[in-house]
Amino acid sequence: MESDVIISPDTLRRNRVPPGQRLTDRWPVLHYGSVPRFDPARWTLRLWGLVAMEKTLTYDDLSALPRVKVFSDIHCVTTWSRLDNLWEGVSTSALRDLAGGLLPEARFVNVQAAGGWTTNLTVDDFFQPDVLLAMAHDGEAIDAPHGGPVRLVVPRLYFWKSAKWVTGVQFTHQDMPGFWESRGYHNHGDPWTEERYS
Ligand SMILES: Nc1nc2c(c(=O)[nH]1)N[C@H]1C(S)=C(S)[C@@H](COP(=O)(O)O)O[C@H]1N2
Ligand SMILES: [Mo]
Repeated sequence: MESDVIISPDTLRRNRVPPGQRLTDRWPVLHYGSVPRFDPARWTLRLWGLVAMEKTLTYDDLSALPRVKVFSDIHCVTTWSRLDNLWEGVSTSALRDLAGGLLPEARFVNVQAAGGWTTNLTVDDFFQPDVLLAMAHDGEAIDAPHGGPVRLVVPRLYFWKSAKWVTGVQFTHQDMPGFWESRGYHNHGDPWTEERYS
């Protein structure tokens, strides 16, 4: 392992496979709706809500930010897990800095994706050091079906929290259940305690 890689702590467990999961070497494609077309000239990412300075980043802005690498496992609520993923992208804490920090009332994050899909996280889960906006996976740019050009990766929660085609990150005082969270999925999604459905 390269020395500059952030190791997601769940990869250090003696048993890396959470209860009810089975391993796959493949990387399935799962999402609701259709894959959006990426136009680098028009793509934007909006940081907004309870931040000191709202910001809208272009694809060039995002590409110019420092990159981190994260080594993590994937656990999909549909029971497949894929170990040993190397992600590269921009740390969520870099986004917080760009927006001048959060206002003290900020407690939740509403992540917005192309086509109106959303997911919700606590501020604490969103800023764990292994959470990033990923642009590459295992050394290759993330392709459109897997959320390219930019997807969120939240290694310690079920993979539905890892929004593909991210367009906005909104900080809120109140929790706003996302697309799957308002359709029966668990609000939090810890794979180790099987927070699958609610
Ligand atoms: N924008 C968006 N992101 C999404 C989804 C979606 O429907 N739309 N599905 C989620 C679910 S349920 C899963 S399991 C993972 C699948 O990611 P993959 O297709 O790269 O394996 O994406 C998550 N992110
Ligand atoms: Mo999923």
